[in-house]
Amino acid sequence: MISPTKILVLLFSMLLTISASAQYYFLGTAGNMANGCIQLTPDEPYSEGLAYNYQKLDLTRYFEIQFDLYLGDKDVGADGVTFVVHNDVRGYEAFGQWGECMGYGRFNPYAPGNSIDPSVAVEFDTYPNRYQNDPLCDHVAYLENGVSRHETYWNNDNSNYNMEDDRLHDFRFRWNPETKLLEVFWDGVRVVNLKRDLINDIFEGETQAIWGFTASTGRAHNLQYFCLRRMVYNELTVGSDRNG
Ligand SMILES: [Ca+2]
Ligand SMILES: [Ca+2]
Ligand SMILES: [Ca+2]
Repeated sequence: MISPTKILVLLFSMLLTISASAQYYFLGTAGNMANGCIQLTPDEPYSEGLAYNYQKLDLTRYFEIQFDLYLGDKDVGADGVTFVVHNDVRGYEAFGQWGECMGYGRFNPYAPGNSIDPSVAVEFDTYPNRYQNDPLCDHVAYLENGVSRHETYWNNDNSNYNMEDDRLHDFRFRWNPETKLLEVFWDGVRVVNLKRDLINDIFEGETQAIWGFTASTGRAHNLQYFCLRRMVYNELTVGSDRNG
């Protein structure tokens, strides 16, 4: 007979296995850190780093991904991190521009250029850039198809909001294919809450997508990294009415 303690230990080791087996494809300055986390950029100017998980996301299933995110220790640093889900034809070699584009977007949002497309992304932006319509404070914003410019953002209603506070922040990304609801939580607060048909409106019917993080620095800089905490898939109830 297996005791409850043994079951708990077994569950815990299964969760650990999921975390430990998460392998990433690195571009630029991204790489493994001694603390088990993944560095995106070092605290140096003009850096760009991307890390993609080898396991593609299955967008037909409900999932939640949870990370710790570190955005630096200098309020005047730059530039920030994006969490990206994409189907760019370059696959694991896809990247965007450096500096204000955070390795995701392109410098001119109105013209074609090197960016990750098609895609959805959430940026954690730590540097104000007028051309990308940034507020003067740090902020979170939802982005699509390699365009870093955004009309709306979340800053906790604080015009001095700062995310470069030398702390790990709790980030969760949740997708529900049944309700088409995409949700992002930052330190427990829901900062993105959006209905979007990712499979049909973004990925043209494709149900699998590459996911990972992008980041860059410019003249200003910060150490930026992430640590995977948890990834959970749940099967949705079979036979539910999609049109209901
Ligand atoms: Ca800041
Ligand atoms: Ca910015
Ligand atoms: Ca921004």
